[in-house]
Amino acid sequence: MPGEPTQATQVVKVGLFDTLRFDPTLVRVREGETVTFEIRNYGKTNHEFVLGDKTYQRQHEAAMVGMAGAGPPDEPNSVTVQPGFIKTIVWTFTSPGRVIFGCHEPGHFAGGMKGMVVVSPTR
Ligand SMILES: [Cu+2]
Repeated sequence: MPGEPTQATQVVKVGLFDTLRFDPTLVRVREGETVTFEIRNYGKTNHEFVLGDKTYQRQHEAAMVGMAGAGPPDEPNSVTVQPGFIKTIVWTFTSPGRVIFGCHEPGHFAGGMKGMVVVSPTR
């Protein structure tokens, strides 16, 4: 769920690259942790950072079809980052498991532009 910036215990800087890669591709957090993602586009084309499960990623991929160039508006869990720009997402990971982040500019997700947040349970 969307997080409170003041509650963030970790800042994760994520780079977006025209090689259709995120860096890092794996982020580890603890259940209940709030994370600030600083998402920077190092490429020359638009990229997205979309946080969600498999179903959500599939829906977002489908929604992008026919949105040539424009892309969907930013949401608390989803941003389009223009070349050279930085956008921030603050997210609280409420349950253990895996959450995917992906880019759904045409062909990017299929091309491997995805990564994973592993949320470990607190004991
Ligand atoms: Cu991309």
